[in-house]
Amino acid sequence: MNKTILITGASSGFGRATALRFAGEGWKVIATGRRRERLEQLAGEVGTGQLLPLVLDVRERQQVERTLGALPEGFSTVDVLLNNAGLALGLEPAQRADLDDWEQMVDTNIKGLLYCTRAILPGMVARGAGHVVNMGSVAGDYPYPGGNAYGATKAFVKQFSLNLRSDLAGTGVRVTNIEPGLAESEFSVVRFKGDQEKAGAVYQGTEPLRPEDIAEMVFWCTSLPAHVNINRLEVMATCQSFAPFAIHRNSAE
Ligand code: NDP
Ligand code: 8X3
Repeated sequence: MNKTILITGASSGFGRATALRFAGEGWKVIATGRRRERLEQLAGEVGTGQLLPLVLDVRERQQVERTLGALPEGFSTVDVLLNNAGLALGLEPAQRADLDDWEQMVDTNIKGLLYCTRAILPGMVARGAGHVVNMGSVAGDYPYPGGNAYGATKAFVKQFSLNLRSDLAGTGVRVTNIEPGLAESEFSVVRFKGDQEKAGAVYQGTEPLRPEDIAEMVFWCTSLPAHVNINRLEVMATCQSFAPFAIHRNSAE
């Protein structure tokens, strides 16, 4: 085994679990994120010969181009790109949402994903093999109150993934959009800006998806034979399902 996966957002949650899952299978891992110490800790766990920690803010276009365009020897052939870095900020209705939060979600979840994909894709196409796995969300499929811009960024990721499939027809490069629902990671702590109590309440009394569950799905999709492409994989915790459409009724009647 001498394959390499590049993971954005490997310092926590799904990305970290996926790094450990692939490393456990003997893959080389390029683990990126903003928090250097987290990445170095991960490298310590896996071994620096096998895991390359790279500090990278996906919002910085030039930094992405420079860093991913000059990957060191031994890590320069990326077989799988996991576009996982992302976040939700806030749960306010659109009329009260913070525009800076919306911008950060667009810059990270959409533009960051575009920068990384564009940097890695030409090499995959030239080699006639590779797999881009994007981390979407059920929030890109179904609306919920306060999901406004976050859900819209994930709807972008879904459609971009499908459009990539069209562009990449005949190249041998695969594309998958994984769309998880309720999953416990640092996601809610970030969404509620460090409010642990609010974040904990999201998972209270539930058995959410775990980062390891998502890592398993990434591994499964990318381990299937080269002629098999999972387009979209929507997955929820068993405890999560659907509510009826909301109907607002005038209280006076
Ligand atoms: P975490 O908060 O645990 O992990 C998010 C990761 O993204 C971190 O490693 C963080 O690293 C990285 N990240 C955030 N912003 C940037 C940036 N500008 N540049 C580089 N890296 C960045 O959450 P999850 O593991 O749950 O989330 C991973 C992905 O899964 C996200 O795209 C999220 O939207 C999606 N998702 C999550 C669900 C959930 O319920 N948990 C469900 C569906 C989808 P650092 O801070 O070090 O930069
Ligand atoms: C994360 C899942 O439902 O909190 O994408 O938006 S949800």
